[in-house]
Amino acid sequence: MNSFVQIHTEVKEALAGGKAVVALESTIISHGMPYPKNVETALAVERVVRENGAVPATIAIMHGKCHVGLSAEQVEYFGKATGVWKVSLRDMPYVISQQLYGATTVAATMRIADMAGIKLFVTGGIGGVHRGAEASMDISADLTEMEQTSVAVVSAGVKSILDIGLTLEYLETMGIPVVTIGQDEFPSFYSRKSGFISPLRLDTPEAIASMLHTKWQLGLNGSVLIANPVPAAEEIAAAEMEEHIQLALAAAAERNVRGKEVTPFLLQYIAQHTKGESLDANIALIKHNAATGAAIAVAFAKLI
Ligand code: PSU
Ligand code: MN
Repeated sequence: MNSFVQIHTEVKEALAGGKAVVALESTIISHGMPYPKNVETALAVERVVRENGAVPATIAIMHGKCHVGLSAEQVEYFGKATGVWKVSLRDMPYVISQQLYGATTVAATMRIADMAGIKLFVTGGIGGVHRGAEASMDISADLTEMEQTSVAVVSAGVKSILDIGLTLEYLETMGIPVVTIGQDEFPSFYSRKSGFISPLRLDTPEAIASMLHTKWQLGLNGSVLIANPVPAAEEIAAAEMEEHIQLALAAAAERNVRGKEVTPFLLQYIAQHTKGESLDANIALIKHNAATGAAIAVAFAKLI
């Protein structure tokens, strides 16, 4: 085992026993939601994973190690502290060697989950190809990571702060299967609709687990994007979100927000300007993803 990876005892035992384990990211805690809802949500998500038969492993960097599985106190720290690094792949060697606190993005969390032997990862929304990327070249390292690392990702689709069409094209180019659960249309995080047909559809955790197993048995490395539509009762209409997204993008341009700050800025702007409605939807969908992801992990564990 990589000496920079420290696995929590419960997670280690689950992995050794072939039990279902679900990886969870920490950027969403430190940079994706305001305190204290971020901590409440992170702990609730861990509970939902347990209730559905899997062991949660929230991943973050501290004291020069990649930690797989955090205590409630550690989750609280990552939710409360300021100055925690947002760590994508390129930041890992710096933050680890400098012994800084790092909250891991989808890309970094996937890589660390893979080092630990975890096959399934649950989040809210992945990073992707940004609107205007043809000029800015702003494409998240989440996508390049999904090309090479064999950890499946459950998300509520792709948030429409991104260019959903270009993100789907990029995923196709990289050979990453995109499968939506229970409907034909690819969802857009807050909304069950996006205007794009999902490349694939499967309706049960067992069918998805079987597809993951088949992919990796074939020697086809890389991720699968599993899109789990937000529950209908919590959905926010795409047209309503679009107004807020336009305002957020204009504010980002005006303030010259660049690089790794773009996504957190847009998320915060939208949360502040939708009076918490978007935050409630965000919390509901990630809990829903946790239940679905745990069910897939349980089904997958039976196949190996
Ligand atoms: N999208 C969300 N919520 C999030 C993120 C994205 O709806 O919290 C976070 C995830 O950690 C994701 C990261 O991996 O932002 C992507 O950042 P970037 O676009 O800079 O790669
Ligand atoms: Mn970016």
